[in-house]
Amino acid sequence: MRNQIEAKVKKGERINEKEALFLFEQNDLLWLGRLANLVKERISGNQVFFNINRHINPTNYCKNRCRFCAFSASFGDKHGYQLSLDQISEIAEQTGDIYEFHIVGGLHPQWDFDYYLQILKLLKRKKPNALLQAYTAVEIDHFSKISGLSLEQTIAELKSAGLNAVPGGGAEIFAEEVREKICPEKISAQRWLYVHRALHQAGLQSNATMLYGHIERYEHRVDHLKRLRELQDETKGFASFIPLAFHPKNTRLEYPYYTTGLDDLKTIAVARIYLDNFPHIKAFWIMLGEKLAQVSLWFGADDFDGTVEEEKITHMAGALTPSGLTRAELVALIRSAGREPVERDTLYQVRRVW
Ligand code: V47
Ligand code: SF4
Repeated sequence: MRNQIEAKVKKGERINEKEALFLFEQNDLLWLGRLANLVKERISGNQVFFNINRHINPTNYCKNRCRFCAFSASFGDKHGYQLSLDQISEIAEQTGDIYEFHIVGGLHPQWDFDYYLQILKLLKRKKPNALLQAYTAVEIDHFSKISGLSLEQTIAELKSAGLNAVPGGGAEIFAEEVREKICPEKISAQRWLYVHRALHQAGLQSNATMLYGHIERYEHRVDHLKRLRELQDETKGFASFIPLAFHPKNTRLEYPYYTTGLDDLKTIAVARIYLDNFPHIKAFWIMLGEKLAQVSLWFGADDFDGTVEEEKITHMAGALTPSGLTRAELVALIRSAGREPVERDTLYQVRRVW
């Protein structure tokens, strides 16, 4: 199997699910990394992309309360919060020149769709040059339900309020037997994929994630990647895949461990090899840590995400990384890992090659 996979990757041929499972079961990380790096360099050479962005999480009140999520809150919880439009306006005023606002939050039990639209319009008005990567498929499905609009109309409203692209959150693990244990209230895998298909058909680019390192097995990861590769074959609308390492602190999942460095690198490498139709694999340094994220640039990753500025979702679940990094720090991290840093915006338009 090993020789067969190696031959396929070298010839640029697609590997199948059995072979992907075999890769996950391998502990010969250097072999795996070499193969993934071959694919990475075929696509992006020595370049590694990063964004100048700022995360905004407008509220953590959420009616879903997924078991792995330490960020969300119910009314009455001490850590619950909701930002007013004035507070969001203040954040925009305090933000320098950036290429992107990344906006994700909870499904607030009382906010209406118009409030979420106001947030986009406000940020567009305050920072016309920043692209808006906002609202996961889970939130967009929620907007459609609370507004009574069809999914297509909901997406059209978001677009006319300034939405430029959609982040990859909410995918978690698609397999029903895992999903019903870790996020029973969340939309199904089919619905998540349906929303992304609709976004792509509406001309919007999106990302895809996979939350790994909890109760799922390798088979579930392969199934997850398979469903993403199939949709991407159909639409070509995904820009990047981001494996999200589960952080256990303050969550209600009984699995109490952080992921291992071995598993983090393996997951990035298998994703790079299997998802041959995804342009980018992102090393989200917030979750991986800066040092492992650097190493991952030789194991298939070609994107470092961005400056972020203020990260809440992972930090409330025990992340040990800083909450943000400066442009200079990102450039130094990428350069000292032996790669060429390339500043990009949300749509992967190159803004500066360092
Ligand atoms: O959907 C929640 C995950 C996601 C935990 O598209 C957790 O560019 C780990 O999707 N441990 C939101 N993960 C973040 C996200 C994202 C991040 C960076 C870039 C992009 C992009 C998207 O965070 C949620 C959920 O899957 N999450 N709790 C946790 N305890
Ligand atoms: Fe809500 Fe998202 Fe957290 Fe689930 S992961 S509880 S949908 S904020």
